[in-house]
Amino acid sequence: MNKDFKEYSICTDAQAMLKKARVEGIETVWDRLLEQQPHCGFCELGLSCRNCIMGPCRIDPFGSGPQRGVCGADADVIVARNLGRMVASGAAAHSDHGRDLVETLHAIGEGKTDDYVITDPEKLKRVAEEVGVNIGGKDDAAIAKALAERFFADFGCMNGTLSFIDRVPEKRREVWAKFGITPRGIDREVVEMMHRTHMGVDNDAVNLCLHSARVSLGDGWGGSMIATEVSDIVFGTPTPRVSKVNLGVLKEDYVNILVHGHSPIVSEMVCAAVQDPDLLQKAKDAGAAGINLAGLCCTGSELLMRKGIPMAGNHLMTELALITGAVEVIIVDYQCIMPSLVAVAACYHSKIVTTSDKAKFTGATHVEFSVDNARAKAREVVEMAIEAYKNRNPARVDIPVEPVELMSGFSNEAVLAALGGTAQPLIDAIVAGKVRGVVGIVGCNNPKLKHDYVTYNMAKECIKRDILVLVTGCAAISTGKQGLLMPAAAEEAGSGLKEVCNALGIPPVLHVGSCVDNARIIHLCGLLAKALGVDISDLPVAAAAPEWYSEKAVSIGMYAVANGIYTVLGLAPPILGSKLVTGLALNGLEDVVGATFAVEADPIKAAELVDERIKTKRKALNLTP
Ligand code: BF8
Ligand code: SF4
Repeated sequence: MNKDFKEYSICTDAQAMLKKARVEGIETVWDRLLEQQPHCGFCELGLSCRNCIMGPCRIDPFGSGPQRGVCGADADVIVARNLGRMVASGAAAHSDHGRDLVETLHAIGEGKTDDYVITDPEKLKRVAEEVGVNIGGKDDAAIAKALAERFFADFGCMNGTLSFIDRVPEKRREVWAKFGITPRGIDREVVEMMHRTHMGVDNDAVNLCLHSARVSLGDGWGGSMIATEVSDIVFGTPTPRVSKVNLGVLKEDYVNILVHGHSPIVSEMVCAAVQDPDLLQKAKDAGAAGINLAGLCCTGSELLMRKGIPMAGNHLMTELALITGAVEVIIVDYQCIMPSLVAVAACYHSKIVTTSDKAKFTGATHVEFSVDNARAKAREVVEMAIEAYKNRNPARVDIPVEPVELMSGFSNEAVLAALGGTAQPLIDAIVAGKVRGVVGIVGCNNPKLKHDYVTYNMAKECIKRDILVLVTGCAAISTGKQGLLMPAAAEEAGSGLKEVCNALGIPPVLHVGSCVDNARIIHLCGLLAKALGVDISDLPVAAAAPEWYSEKAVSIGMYAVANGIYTVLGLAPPILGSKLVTGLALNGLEDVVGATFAVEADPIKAAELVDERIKTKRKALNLTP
């Protein structure tokens, strides 16, 4: 690793902790990336296959070596199969998270838990009515049970389609029907992808790509949307609130507990436990001033959006948070939790606590959470953190920065409320050209790109061009750390966007949630398209995942495009080994679903691509470009 830590991240907290890691001899994700160089070129192009034991096989991209695997599959089929499996894994992750929420809702409905309750009964009724659940004469518990059962049916194909299908504009549904990509059930599409990619099933690259689109739509309008809506019902629908972000949210004289992962089911209980007067007293008896809770990654965003709990950092900050030496416990659920956290924690007094039997980490402490013990288990983990605090070595503590303020909580309900109850003022601002368009900048960090650099600079460039930016996941944290999530950032926006933000008192970059909350963005696009009587692909909107790394991001990107939303990726997915699949992704899909992917790692050029798309769409709607 180079000594100039500014090459790795734009964040001063990251740079300081990378330096400390170097001094203390602790390995991080950047060191391991270097060790892995050069990456396998076949795998980077998507040209390797290990779907059966006649292989593994690889295709020579230069044409002089093998052009077919042992079974006869060519480059196009191998690339399309690999991409399909990435989408299936990403969709499965979001959707299995959604299922956990539905199980919690069902347990509430059946009276099997005292720990979880319905926090937003109005939304429970609204959503139940929307998806056709009869609520007449039923109490909240009965509605919760009926709604959960309705959603359970979405996972197989008991309903034949998704509960939220009516949120999709008619014209978009016609496109899906024409190409046979209407999702029939969430799990069904994932399972079918695993079937199709077995040796000797679907051997047509275009057909495989179309099914990838269908799998991803089952995620966006199914698993992710259910995760979002049920989280709101159980834990509350987010409203705008100010909090703080970066490693400066850790407090030197407090017991510091971090929650990391994705599902609010565990983190919400931890949030309740840290307020327990008994536990606070125990922390004080251990010599601490109190207990400090902060979040990492998406479960952090869930708590930030609903409770204003501060955010310690995004994906590439998770190891670095431990390197402050000030973290007693990281409680994790699942997804995006680097296995290396266990080794980094072992260099300090810190503990990693796993909570789900589907996500165990060798060397971590496992405390299984379930609907009937969650409150008690959360207390147990907080007590563990208090014990760990006694072993903290103050000489190794370094909290390198002061926290930055950020505003969060922009659910669609909150956005519409800020607009006076309907989307019309936003439509008027778009028509008038004050807000020229909207871009969702989402996704991860990836050590292959300078941490937060592409995401932050792209967002900054977009707001300058009067493009309203919606952020989720790790991208939200990237922009928050640089101050873009505060209303004052409107000063950096173009004059039109600045005027709208100042009138509404909102930032030019709106934090709409975690990665499953990308469902909020497509829902909003659906509402706008319906209000204008057009398809989503006609809207002056775009999406970007500048620093993506995960299979979940592939599913999100795929459903954005399948919804007709042009999507710019900072890194190419492993498809370049197939001219056919690459051509489809970059051009061909325009004729199918009305949108394509683009790949651009330069943040200004990426913003220009988004701007060009918005200009084209505005012209087609007879609006000034
Ligand atoms: O679901 S943005 S690194 S934490 S995958 Fe993961 Fe990517 Fe972060 Fe959340 Ni989303
Ligand atoms: Fe090789 Fe075909 Fe087996 Fe893949 S499925 S490993 S290409 S033989």
